[in-house]
Amino acid sequence: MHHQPLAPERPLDRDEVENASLDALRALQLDRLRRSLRHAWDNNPIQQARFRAAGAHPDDLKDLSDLARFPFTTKADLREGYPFGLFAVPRERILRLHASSGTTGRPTVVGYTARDLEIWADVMARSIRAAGGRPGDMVHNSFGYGLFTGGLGYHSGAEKLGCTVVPVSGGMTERQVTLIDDFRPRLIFGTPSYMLSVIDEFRRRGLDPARSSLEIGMFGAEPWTPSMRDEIEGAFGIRAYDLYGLSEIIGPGVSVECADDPRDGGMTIWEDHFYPEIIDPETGAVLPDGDWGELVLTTLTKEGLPMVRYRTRDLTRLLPGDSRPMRRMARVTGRTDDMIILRGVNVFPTQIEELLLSCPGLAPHFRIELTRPGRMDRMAVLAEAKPAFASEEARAASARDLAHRVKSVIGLTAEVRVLEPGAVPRSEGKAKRILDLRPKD
Ligand code: DLL
Repeated sequence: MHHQPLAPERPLDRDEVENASLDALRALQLDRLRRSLRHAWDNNPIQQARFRAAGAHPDDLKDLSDLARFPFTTKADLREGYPFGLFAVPRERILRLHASSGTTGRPTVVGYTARDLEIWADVMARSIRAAGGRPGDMVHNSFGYGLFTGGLGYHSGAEKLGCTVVPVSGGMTERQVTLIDDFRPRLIFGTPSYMLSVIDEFRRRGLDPARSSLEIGMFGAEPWTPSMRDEIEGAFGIRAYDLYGLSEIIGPGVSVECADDPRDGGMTIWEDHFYPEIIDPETGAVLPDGDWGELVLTTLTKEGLPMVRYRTRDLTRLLPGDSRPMRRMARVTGRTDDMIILRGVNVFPTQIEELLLSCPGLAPHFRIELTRPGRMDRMAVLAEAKPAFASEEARAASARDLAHRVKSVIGLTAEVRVLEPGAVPRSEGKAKRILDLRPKD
């Protein structure tokens, strides 16, 4: 079969669209967006009713910016339609379900047709290759397998690329270390917070993680900072890449840091499948590229669960493409629902993480506890001493150090408690950073 290439030249380690011109990409997006909106309208009565209520019709879409006429979709819409209300194909055509538990109430259920699974594996294969993975590489996959999209999402992509996949899933950290030592993988996948547990376990056994076979790590599923990346890269002697995604859109594989882009330049969004907008989270107004706000995503090719303007609640901004035509998104600083507001000051756990990692006596594990002893909210940071700084005096000094940094950088008074090495609960998947003990009002 012969088809027209989007661009004449194509290095072997890229998909055609990664070398397309910006014009070709925009034309492809417009065409796909029209079809996708039409698909939702034709095949899902709830979607059609919502479009009608907003006075929007798929035929109105003349330009990509016309997408702004369509209504947002929120997690509440998915919950209302629980479990399959927003699906746009007969249930029999769905080959796989995943679900994200969320913190409260019903889980969000997502479904994939055969073609959706194919596209998911394609964008994940592309992501792994963009971070430097190659066919024949051995990969150690510590993301949880099951209803969570992390494990199977990475798994399918790595297989599609032609890697040898070790499907370890999360937990049983001792065995993870044994397998890394015995099988000698080149790549590792997992949450950044779980990588810290794996690193600790290496050291507990007297092994130097930096001498492992690992060269590349691809991490995500939770916010993490450049300092955390430096910490993990330093310990493992690897290059660590940030990868973003969410169940409602596809799972992991929406965007990824590419090895041939400048460091800290953000994650390339696979815009041939996912169309990004940034909005003001308060007003819903679309903001220009470069402004910080809430990421909104529209799927361009999904059949089972086409998503129109899904509000991710993730805060980021859009940056121009670099080595590829697709735009990039900045590292996610946090979720709108993880923002702590204390005495009028907004704080994200990532800000605490950044400051904590700059304290020489502190290990990279932490938790934030919110209480309301009287009428005012209080924030306590539970940190953990590095083994060499575990004496009572050293811990008190580290506590003062962090409290001082939080005060001078964020402007907040926080109680800091520095616990003994190993005392902060470890995560096997997404870290739970905030423990909210305030009375529910
Ligand atoms: O966490 C998908 C995923 C798995 C992404 C593995 C990357 C790696 P959900 O469980 O639906 O899906 O959670 C999605 O996690 O809205 C963000 O708030 C957060 N998140 C995911 N990746 C990142 C990242 C998966 N790289 C939610 N940086 C999203 C910051 C992230 N936050």
